[in-house]
Amino acid sequence: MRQYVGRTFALGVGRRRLVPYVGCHLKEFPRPASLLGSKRHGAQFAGLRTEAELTSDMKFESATTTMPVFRLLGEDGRLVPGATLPFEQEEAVGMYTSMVRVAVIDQILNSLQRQGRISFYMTSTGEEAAGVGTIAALSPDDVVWPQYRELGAFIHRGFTIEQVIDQCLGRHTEPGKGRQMPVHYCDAGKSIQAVTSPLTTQVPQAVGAGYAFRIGGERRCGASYFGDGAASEGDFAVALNFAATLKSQALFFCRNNGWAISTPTKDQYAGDGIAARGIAYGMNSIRVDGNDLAAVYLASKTARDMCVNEGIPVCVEMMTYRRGHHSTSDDATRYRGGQEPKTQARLGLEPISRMLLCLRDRGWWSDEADEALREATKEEVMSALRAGEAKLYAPVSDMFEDVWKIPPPHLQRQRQECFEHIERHKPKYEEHLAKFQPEKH
Ligand SMILES: Cc1ncc(C[n+]2csc(CCOP(=O)(O)OP(=O)(O)O)c2C)c(N)n1
Repeated sequence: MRQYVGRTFALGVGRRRLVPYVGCHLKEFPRPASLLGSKRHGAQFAGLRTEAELTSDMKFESATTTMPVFRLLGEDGRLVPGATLPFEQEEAVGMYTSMVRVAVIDQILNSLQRQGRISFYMTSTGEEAAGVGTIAALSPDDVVWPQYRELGAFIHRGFTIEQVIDQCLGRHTEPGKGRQMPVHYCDAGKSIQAVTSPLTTQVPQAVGAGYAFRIGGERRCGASYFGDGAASEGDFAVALNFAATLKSQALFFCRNNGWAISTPTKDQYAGDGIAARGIAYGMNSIRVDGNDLAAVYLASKTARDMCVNEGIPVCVEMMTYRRGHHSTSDDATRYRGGQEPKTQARLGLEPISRMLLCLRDRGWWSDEADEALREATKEEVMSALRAGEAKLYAPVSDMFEDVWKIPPPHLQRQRQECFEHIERHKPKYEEHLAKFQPEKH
């Protein structure tokens, strides 16, 4: 038992010392939380990971510093003093190509939604480097849990334009068989899990996989992507703590793009962004210029090495900007006007032009090559679109399958009612049903 005596705290481990302690009253101090310190200038508590300084200076701590932003390429596309480029020409051009392909796909699919040919779309405009630079730094068997703005990660891992189009058109050829909203891609064959709408569910799942990889002795990791808004979910706090305490081989890739639909980050959090939270939970964390492909790539590669070599989680926060609307269901001009996105589109600030300046400066890329890449991608999208629109939808009955091995009674009832309804109004459905694959039975 220890005692607080008036304003003085008596510490009696080994030699006697008196430490003045403001505001203490005479009371018992429970043993498990008692001071165990034996060193002269510090104390160890059961709840402390390292020895802490004892102080009589009562001070409430708050963050006074802002974590720095790691950057390699300046807005002129040149390396900042002391930096070296972390990749060679071939890799640089490969990543740049993926970013441009994403931009072209985004532009066409966004307008397709406006024409009513797809029901919904979300662009990655402004965040292309975050998706491409991270995935390029991973090994192909690292498993990825995306949010929904990671087309760059899918494309750079080899997801084809045909797969993009078929998913957005909801045709039978895509793994979700048209039952998900557009942009909810999935490619288990390339170790990318399905995009899911409920925010942040993907983050604890990646942590679980990363934990399994570590205890199974596998040199790979579980990487999750999420936005600054998703980081406000309880699942995020749970995931960070599990990852840090259990030592999961998990990578946390945060795209901090300033907005969660209409909520700006100033209303999202009062602390120093997301990377600081990684530190608070006890993991290595870095904040990166998310518009700088080279910085994103190098930070992600280093984080990945740490993760699999040391068996620990790492948090990477990429500071970027969502230049488009949240989705085709949103009108961002209503809450942030039109000037802010224009400013953020500045040459050399946004990621594609910054990388183009870098490539041009080194003589690794030309305007002609750029034009040809954009044209070829456009043609590929249009031809996949023509082919995709000619494909059938999955059979109607598929809507009731693949979740339950034995469908529960309410689902069986709904299935029966659906087919009875179709049968009753057959003439009205005939034309429409011709676009669906026939029923299997
Ligand atoms: C659990 C949950 N809550 C709310 C939503 C609605 N919602 C969809 S996207 C979104 C904003 C997410 O913002 P952020 O994570 O920053 O990603 P960004 O869209 O900026 O890429 C919200 C609130 C949801 N899908 N799931």
